Parts: sequence; C-alpha cells; structure tokens
Amino acid sequence: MSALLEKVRGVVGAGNVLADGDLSAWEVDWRKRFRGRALAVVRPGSTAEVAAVVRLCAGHGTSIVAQGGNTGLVGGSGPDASGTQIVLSLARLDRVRGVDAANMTMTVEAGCVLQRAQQAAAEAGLLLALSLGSEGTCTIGGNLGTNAGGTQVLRYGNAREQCLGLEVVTASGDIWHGLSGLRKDNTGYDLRDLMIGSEGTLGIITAATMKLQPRPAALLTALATLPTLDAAVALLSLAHAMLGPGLTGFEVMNAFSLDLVRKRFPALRQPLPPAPWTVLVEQSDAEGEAHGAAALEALLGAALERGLIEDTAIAASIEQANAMWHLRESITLAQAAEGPNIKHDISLPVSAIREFVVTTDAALQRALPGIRLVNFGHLGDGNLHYNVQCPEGSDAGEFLRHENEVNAIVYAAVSARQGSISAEHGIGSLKLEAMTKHKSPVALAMMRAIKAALDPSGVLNPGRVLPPPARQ
Ligand code: FAD
Ligand code: 2HG
Ligand code: ZN
Repeated sequence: MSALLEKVRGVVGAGNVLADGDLSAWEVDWRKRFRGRALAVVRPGSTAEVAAVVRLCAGHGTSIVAQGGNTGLVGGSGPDASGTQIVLSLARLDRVRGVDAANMTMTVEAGCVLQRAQQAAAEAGLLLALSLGSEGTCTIGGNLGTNAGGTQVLRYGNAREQCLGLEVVTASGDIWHGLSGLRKDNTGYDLRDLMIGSEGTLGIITAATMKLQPRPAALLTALATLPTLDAAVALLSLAHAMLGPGLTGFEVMNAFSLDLVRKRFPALRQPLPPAPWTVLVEQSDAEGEAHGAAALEALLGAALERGLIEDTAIAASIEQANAMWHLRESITLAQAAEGPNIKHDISLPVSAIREFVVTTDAALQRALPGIRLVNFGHLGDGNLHYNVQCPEGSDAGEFLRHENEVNAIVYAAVSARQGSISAEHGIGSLKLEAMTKHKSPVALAMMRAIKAALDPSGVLNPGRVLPPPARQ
C-alpha cells in the first residue's frame, strides 16, 4: 500500500479511497475509446479535503485527473495507462449552496449533477440556462472544466457566459475563493475565465456561482423538414428576424442521423417523414402559450411560403416537445449503438457551413467510398457534430484506422474556413495532434506559459489539452 494513499485515507476516510476491484466506471471514458489505469479513485467530501489531497499528491509528485460525471467526449476525464495517477472524483461535493433570487444567481458545488442544479433553480422560479443531452449525469464542475455548450447557446451563451464566480483548488493545494456573484469586476486578469475550459489542467473547480434567468412563460417546439442545408441557414436567419431573443434552440439533423435513430430505437416515433434535413426550433416566449404559438406559426408559415421548409410538426404538449428533443438527443446514443465512429465537433461561420458540408462530404466520399455522415448539431451556433461512421456492413472497429486520414480532410477544410476543431467538447487526449496542426505556435506558447505559471510541476491532468512541444 503506497505511503501516499495511506495519508490520503487519513484525509478523506478509507471508504473514499478506491484502489482495488473494478474501477472501470472511472477509468474508461463514455465512448469506451480511452481505457486507463488509476493508482486510486479518491472522493473528497469538502473543498478543504480537495486542497489537502492536492497538497499530498503534489508533495509525492503524483498527478491528478479531476473527474465529474465522466461524460466527456475527448478522453480528458480518465487516468492515463501508467497506473500512477489519482482520479479525483468531485461526486461527493454535490450541494447546492444557495440561490440568491434577487441577484439571480446560484452557488453550486462542482460535483452537483447539472439536472439537479436546473431543478434547484426551477424551484426558486428561475432558469439555469445550460442544457446538454448528458445533463442527467454531467456535473457543473465538468461543464465549466470543458466550457460546455449544448442546446441553448444561441440565446444564453455557453457555460463560460453563465458563470460569475469560482472556488478553485490550485496546483499547490491553495484555495482561491472567487465565488463572486458580481456582473462587473475588472480587478486584474480574469482568473475565472482562465479556469473555465481548462479541462482540469490549471486548477480544480470545487464550486461555482452561476447566473440565472427569468423562466419563460411558455416553451414552444417544432420540427421542420427541409430540402437543403441552404434552406436551413435561410430558416435560421428568418427565425432570428421573426422571433428575436425568443429563439432559444435551432438544431439541425441530416437524414442519416435520423435514419440511425430509426434503426437503433424503432420505438421512438418520428413525426415527420424522412427528408434530407430536419430542423428542431425552440422558442421561449415571455408572454405565454398563445402568443408563443402565434409567433412560431407565423415563422413556419413564412418559411413554407418561401419554399424553405416542406413539412412541419408543432408540439401540442410538453410530452410532444420532450419527444422531439428526445429524438435529437438520441443521435449520439444511436451512433454509439452502431459502433465506434470518428467524431468532429467543429464550428464555422454560419455563412460558410453549406459550402463546407458539400465540399467535405465529397472529399470524404472520394477518399473512403461508402462512409456514412452523421451530421447534426447546433446550427444556430455554427457548431456541427460532423461525425463519420464506417460504410454499411464493414467492421466499425477496424474503420478507426482511417481516423487520421479522415481528420486531416475535415480539419483542413475547417481551418481553411477559419473554423474551430473543437467548438464545445474540448481537446482532452483526442485532439492533441489537431491542436498541434491547427492552433498557432504563438497561441500554444502563451498557453504553455500559463500552464507553467499555474502548475509548474505538472500535477494537474498532465498530457491533456497541450501537445508536448516536441510534437510541433
Ligand atoms: P467529465 O467528463 O468528468 O470531465 C470533463 C473534463 O473536465 C475533464 O478534462 C476533467 O478533468 C475536467 N473536470 C471535471 N470536473 C472538473 C472540476 N471540478 N474542475 C476542473 N476540471 C474538471 N457537451 C457539450 O458541450 N454539449 C452537448 O450538447 C453535449 N452533449 C452530450 C451528450 C451526451 C450523450 C454525452 C455523453 C456527452 C455530451 N457532451 C456535451 C459532453 C459532456 O457531457 C460535457 O463535456 C460535460 O461538460 C462534461 O461534464 P462531466 O461532469 O461529465 O465532466
Ligand atoms: C450533442 O450535441 C453532443 O448531442 C454530442 O454534443 C455530439 O455525439 C456527438 O458527437
Ligand atoms: Zn453538441
């Protein structure tokens, strides 16, 4: 038994240091693409315990991987294969510390599951406007660690925009008490924004103060089918013009995304017939159901008149709205059921998306005939999940040997259009190579300088986010 673990047991209690048995829930990522081995999984119960564990690990030169719900999609939340790293699970820091209704904020511990935080805000009559398909499992700490996006970004912004303050344990085991609920604070460098999106490499978030929003009086949801992606982009412009800030969701799905859902989840009813593209529009209305329905109907009517859409279905109940969202959120699960695949979480100027898709689809088909594109995502944010599944009937696992070739085609096309190779999921281990190729040397050098200043011994999630300089 290592001397370090003995000391860590003294801090968090023996029952909260898991070193034997099956640790795969912490060691294997959600997609089962990354399988590491941990020295132990440590589950502190307070910020002071997190700080004490970090101090002990730093003293022993043992590195730490912070973990929330382990739903990350880029291989950043589990240990490497060395068997020497501690997985620091924040799961026991799961309290809602408080809601300040007048300030429209809530303070939540890092391990609080997003859905529970949303519920606590709702109980106070307010809205925590962060929403992801993984919200029943992912945590506030992971959301901020990855600067998660999700389905309401076009109206409320991503996790960064929703966070006002943080409490963080630094690499040396100090506690930064930055839980401010202030909307204005220009006192020097923004440490909060540095921590958000740093994927556990600069500090361990133990709590956050999040902005809350007024709850809309009504939520209206509709699906529409479209002949082309051009039409979807035109519908987005029309929706901005006609719904203004009421437009809170605009998701796009290509035909194959929904085919896969039909194949893998035949019990899910699809209200509209198959079409080249389907869009899900969500409108939040401050004035109520009737006003909202009239606005959404006016939008869809105008779109029909202009020939942008072919068919529509407006949800007549909350159950129908949930079923529409469920279809959209099932694409990732249907893809996982179909077998290993190559994911791309890219963003582009909305104006460049159609041309990108037409050109890149063709380039991929030339390189690997028969590949199937599961192309869906947050069109309102210019963010596509441009995922590649192997040709029908071929071996999905074996197909992954083409990953570098596929990535080279997709990322070159993204970079040529000033896009991003990671819109919302982060870099983790999965995109280190792409960081080297597509992030400028100046940006990488500044990032390395920040890492060296805040974590000089490389204790926090080493090897993630930043490719080693030699790989440049
Ligand atoms: P983890 O997976 O545990 O960790 C993710 C990263 O954050 C790791 O690098 C980890 O070290 C770091 N981290 C975790 N906790 C802390 C902490 N307390 N302090 C510092 N660093 C920390 N993502 C989106 O952006 N938008 C989506 O729409 C979306 N939908 C998804 C749907 C499904 C079905 C799945 C499986 C995933 C989806 N994701 C989405 C990805 C994932 O859910 C998000 O990245 C989420 O924010 C991760 O939260 P987590 O608690 O699971 O973090
Ligand atoms: C979503 O938008 C998630 O559903 C997951 O970001 C995307 O599976 C994916 O590639
Ligand atoms: Zn997404």
